[in-house]
Parts: sequence; structure tokens; C-alpha cells
Amino acid sequence: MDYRFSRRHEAGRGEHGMGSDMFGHAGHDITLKMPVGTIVTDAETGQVLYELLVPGEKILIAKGGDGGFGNMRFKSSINRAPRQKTPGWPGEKKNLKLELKVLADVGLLGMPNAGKSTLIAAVSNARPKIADYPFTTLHPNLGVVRVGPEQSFVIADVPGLIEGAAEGAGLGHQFLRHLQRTRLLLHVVDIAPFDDNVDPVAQAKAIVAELKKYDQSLYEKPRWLVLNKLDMVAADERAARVKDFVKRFKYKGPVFEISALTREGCEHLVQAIYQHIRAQQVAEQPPVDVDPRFAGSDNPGP
Ligand SMILES: Nc1nc2c(ncn2[C@@H]2O[C@H](COP(=O)(O)OP(=O)(O)OP(=O)(O)O)[C@@H](O)[C@H]2O)c(=O)[nH]1
Ligand SMILES: [Mg+2]
Repeated sequence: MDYRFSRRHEAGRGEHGMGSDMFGHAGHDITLKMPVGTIVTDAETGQVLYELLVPGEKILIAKGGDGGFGNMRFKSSINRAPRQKTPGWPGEKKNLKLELKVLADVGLLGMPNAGKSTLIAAVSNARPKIADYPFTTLHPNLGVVRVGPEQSFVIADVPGLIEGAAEGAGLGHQFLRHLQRTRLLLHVVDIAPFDDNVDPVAQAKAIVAELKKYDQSLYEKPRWLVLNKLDMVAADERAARVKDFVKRFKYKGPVFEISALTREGCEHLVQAIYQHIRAQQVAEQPPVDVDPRFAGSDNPGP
């Protein structure tokens, strides 16, 4: 948001060289702060220059102008009192495109009002706005879910998606980019819609169709079904309601039955997510190369 309206950022100019043995000062630096997850692209060539992935990372985007040489620089045996000096040097200029794709392990996907923000508030430290009208969430929210003293994962709540989003309905579908770096999507469904005319299965199918339209690789990401608001369904009707949904949705993956409001089923979901993420991380770890010089000795190596 900081860069949406203020688009030109200029560091101080280098000073010219001066007389009285003075060089010109280099220009003052400016530092532009960006959230982790920012992708910096050269706006002219489209080439990705940087991906900011580590908190506190600092990169040099454009080298500023050095100050000019002062008269001392020109001093020699035949020119003992030089009067020359040079102007400061121009700095680099760049035209950049900044794009934010948040970094999260898990992303929430679903219709407005499905209870995505309620879920992230129930399981993480995030405190997003929650309300009983659609499109309450306008920007992604990130929450850290603590599973144990050293174990946690990050979950991203994004705006609601509706049928026709690819054509601009609702808030459109551009915000789905925030789910592209996740390892797992949770498709949150309101199993007990207030309006009897609304079929949750048709809505869930529409979400999947929009996902596919946006990006095939996002569509192919592991996606779990999270049936929410089960507190609104009478206990003796739940099993049948869930079974009917899964059957008509033609879904075969993991199903979680929760109430984000009462937190029923949320702990089980959190544990399953953590196990899934851990398993993926372990599978991705490169095999440890043992330096042959240290193989077979007790020396742990360099
Ligand atoms: N009874 C019941 N109500 C819930 C549950 N989860 C969410 N709600 C209610 O549903 C409404 C919408 O919840 P939100 O969490 O704002 O929904 P959202 O999916 O984030 O909606 P958008 O941000 O508009 O996309 C709120 O009034 C919540 O209190 C639940 O498990 N049970
Ligand atoms: Mg929300």
C-alpha cells in the first residue's frame, strides 16, 4: 500500500566537488521497506530481479551518485594549487514493478461468509475482522499457528471468491496469487447456509472452477475440504449431511468437520496440517553429502 500512490523514490544527489580541498559528499541513501514475499521485477524487461524471502534482508537496488572530486585530486608537481573539480556523478535509475505474494504454508479458500476469518482467528494469533456480510476480508491476513514450543506454521486468510471472479465478479480473483506459494489449500465450506435456496455443493464446485481458471498449478495443489458451521446442524443430521455433500461434490480427499465458532474439530485439523507440512519438508530436504575426507571418522566435517 505504501507504494501504490507514491511511485517515485529518489535518493539524495551527490554533491559537486569543491575548492578548499573538499570533495563532494555522496548522495544520501534511502531505504524502501517491503514485506517479506515481495517480488521485484524490472518493469522494462519483465525480468525478476529479487525475491525478498528473509526478514531483514537488504538489497542494493540502484547505486547512488558518488560525490565529485575536489581540487586536491588534481594536485601534482606541476599543478600545486589546482582549481579544477568535477561534478557529482549521476546515480542509477530503475523502473521497477513490486508485487507481493505472501509467504504462508497454508491458504484458505472459499465463498464469502464461509468462515475463513473465523477459522484463522480460532487457530492462530491473527485477529481479522469477522462479520456476517460478504467480503468482510479485503486484504490477506497472515496468522501463526503454534503447534508446540518450536513448531508452528503460517496460515493465510484471503478474500472470498465467487462464481464469475475471473470476469471481475466480487473482488475478482487476483488475490489468489497469495495462495500460490502455499503447500496446502483448505477449501472452507459453509455446510449450513442461512438461505435454504443456496446449495453448498454448487457453490463449492464454482470455487473449484474459478481456481482452475485462475491457475492450473494452483488447482493442482493439495486441497482439503473443511466443512464449517457444523454447530448449526443438529447432531443427528450431521453424518448424513456430510456424506451427501462429499458424494455430490464427487470428492475423494481428506474431509474435516469443524465449527470455527465453537472450535470443535479445529485442533484435529491443525494437527493434520502440521503433519502434512512436516512430511513435505522432510521429503524436500536434499540428501546430506558427506565429504569423503570426513567419511567414517568422528570429525563432523567443516
Ligand atoms: N454458527 C457459526 N457461525 C460461523 C462459523 N464460522 C463463522 N461463522 C459466522 O459466519 C460469518 C462470516 O464469518 P467470516 O469469518 O467473516 O467469514 P469469511 O469467510 O472470512 O468471509 P469474507 O471475509 O467475507 O470472505 C460471521 O458472522 C461468523 O460469526 C461457525 O462455525 N458457526
Ligand atoms: Mg474474512
